[in-house]
Amino acid sequence: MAPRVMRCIGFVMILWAFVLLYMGMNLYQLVEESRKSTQELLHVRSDLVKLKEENIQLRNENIKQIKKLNEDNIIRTSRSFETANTNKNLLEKLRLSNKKLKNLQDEYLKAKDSDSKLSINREKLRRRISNQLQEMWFSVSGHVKILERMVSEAGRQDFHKFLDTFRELQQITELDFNEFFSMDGAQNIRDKLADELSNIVQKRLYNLQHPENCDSARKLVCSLNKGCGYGCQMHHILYCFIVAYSTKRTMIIDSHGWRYSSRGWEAYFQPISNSCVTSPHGVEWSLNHEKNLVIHLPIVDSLFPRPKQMPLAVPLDLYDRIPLFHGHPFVWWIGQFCKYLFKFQPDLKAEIEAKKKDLKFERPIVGVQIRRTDKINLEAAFHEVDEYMHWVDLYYKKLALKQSIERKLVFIATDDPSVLAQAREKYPDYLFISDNDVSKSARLSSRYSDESLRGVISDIELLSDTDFLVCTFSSQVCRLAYEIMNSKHTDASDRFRSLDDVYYFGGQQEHKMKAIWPHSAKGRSEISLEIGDLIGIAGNHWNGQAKGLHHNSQKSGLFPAYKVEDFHDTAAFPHYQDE
Ligand SMILES: Nc1nc2c(ncn2[C@@H]2O[C@H](COP(=O)(O)OP(=O)(O)OP(=O)(O)O)[C@@H](O)[C@H]2O)c(=O)[nH]1
Ligand SMILES: [Mg+2]
Repeated sequence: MAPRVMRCIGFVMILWAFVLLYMGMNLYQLVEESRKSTQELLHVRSDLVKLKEENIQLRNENIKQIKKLNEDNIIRTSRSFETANTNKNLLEKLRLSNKKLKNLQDEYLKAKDSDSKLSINREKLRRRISNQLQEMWFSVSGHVKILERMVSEAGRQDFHKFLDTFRELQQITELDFNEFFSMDGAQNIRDKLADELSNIVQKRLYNLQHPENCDSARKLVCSLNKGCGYGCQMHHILYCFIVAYSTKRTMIIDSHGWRYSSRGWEAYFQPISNSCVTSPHGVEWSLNHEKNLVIHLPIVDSLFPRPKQMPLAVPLDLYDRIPLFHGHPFVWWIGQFCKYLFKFQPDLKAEIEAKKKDLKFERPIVGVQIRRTDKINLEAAFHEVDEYMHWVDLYYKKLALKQSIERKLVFIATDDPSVLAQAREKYPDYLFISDNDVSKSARLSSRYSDESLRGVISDIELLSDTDFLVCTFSSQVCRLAYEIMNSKHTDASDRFRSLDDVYYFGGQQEHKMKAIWPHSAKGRSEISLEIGDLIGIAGNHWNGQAKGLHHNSQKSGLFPAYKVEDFHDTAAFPHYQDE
């Protein structure tokens, strides 16, 4: 083997050793935290018992004293001053003791949280480690790709072998780590909590859409005439719905002149209200929006003023509970709006179910969405089928570590009808299913038609029903599928791989990350981080590095993606009386 290759492999081995050390540190921190919280709990518990005993003793003493004083008082009024003072002192002692007891009880409850099955700190740490394990793969495979370019063909083979060994080790670690965490037996508690919160939000949305008196109800009109594709239009409706919820207005969908179908929203989806669906057009949203009974919302790009509840904000009254079961609270939140909005009319529902049967759509299945045609080079880069299949292959390799797989099923959704044949030819060991007529109708020449609309709706529905999504998040079609997917699971936040953007919601406020490990810049392209620093993320390069704007220094640059985590924006939404 050439010395250069040896050096490169040496480098990668050092990197791997570093990675193991890093993981070890995290696991150590986890075990240490759990040990500390148990000790703390025992300590607080014994203090509490002691204080309770003291308190009872004091109370008894006080009662005895008061009784005695009352008797004495009758006989010895001359000493009443002195007894009153003793009484006062005892009462003061009792008050202080009660206060101490209350503080200890609070502390006990806090410590109990860290000892109970669901603890926010533990969930946070679990997600951190999962994220770091993923970033570890991005980092090592990213480095190997660079090194590969520097060596001969024989050297490349060695790198492939090394990467495959590392892949197996990394995937096994992920599987064992998930197993370790599932031992807390808390998944059913998470599922129950997710259901409870979902029911609360669905009820609130239902009530919002069914005011007692529709004529006098405050309303928000949302037009379905935004000049863009279906995914973009559905995100427009979703944004309107969030503003409607934030301003306590019933949302009216105005789908007259919808470019996809003259038959309007209700030809495909169930009405979003049974009692309040039409309205006069309304006054345009403005600084005085509160004064008007009916307002019309512009597209998000021209929205002014912008309510603080805009994406990616999550309502404060629910926020303390969402991270207990979901890795990306905003995605759960938007998923709840999808759940309310996208209820198919019976004929469309039956059509989609029949298509699933025809295609033999079964689990396990990976969903791949390949956005081409008008998007390429104008808004996004071209990606070969191989780039998507790389992640599909990794998904199935990981699955094969814990179960036998009869066939590797892949559902393809695309606006490029040539993709299916390409994939089938190049990957004969996979079973690809797709509706090629839908892809044909999605071409620009026939896109805005009833047939194409039914096609894109069913593609999105099927994508959302897969186990894992591989796509480009620059496409609203895939982001919508991911959001709907998250309305169907307790937590589907990590069931995706995007070849380009990180998740975003069009028109969102800045997506912030928080530094969880310090970093000192290595070179001019990097930025330094202190723990707690905020960074507005511009993108993840999926090679261990992310790019963003450092808030304090206002410097833009690269930093290790594993040293930050999402900073969740919250906002006070109006109060809904239902809990
Ligand atoms: N059936 C089907 N149609 C698609 C697919 N990809 C794109 N299309 C069609 O092309 C349209 C693309 O427009 P948008 O929905 O706005 O999504 P986008 O253009 O990928 O994303 P933005 O440019 O951010 O809006 C879709 O709404 C569909 O009509 C696909 O995978 N399946
Ligand atoms: Mg578009």
